[in-house]
Amino acid sequence: MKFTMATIPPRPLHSPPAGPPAVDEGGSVVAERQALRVQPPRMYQVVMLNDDYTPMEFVVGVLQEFFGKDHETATQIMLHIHLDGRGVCGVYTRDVASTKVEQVLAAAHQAGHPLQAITEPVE
Ligand code: TYC
Repeated sequence: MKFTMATIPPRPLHSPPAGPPAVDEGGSVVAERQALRVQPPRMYQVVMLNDDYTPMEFVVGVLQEFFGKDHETATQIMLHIHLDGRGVCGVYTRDVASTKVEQVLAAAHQAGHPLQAITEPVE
């Protein structure tokens, strides 16, 4: 039988290889293998906090400008934060989430509003 790549089913990226330890060309046995393959990056949510002073339309504008929400979605998220005390604006890799928080805080500070946002790891 011709042995081509097509005959070898791919194994899942995130599980260790099956079967006995490999024997290298010099005949020695590899006793240990790295158990885990590369993991997807940990994700971080940007959470915006309610306060009594920041105008609702400012929050809606921030959600549109920095989180890519349309006006209706932004309004829903803003009202959720207003009623619940906090709300998730988006989920990103760590550096992107940090940058979003910096942008929100800078815009709020510049406008003289006390709006706060934080990042937290998902899970
Ligand atoms: N509570 C604010 C008000 O009544 C509105 C607001 C919503 C402020 C969401 C912050 O993250 C926030 N003007």
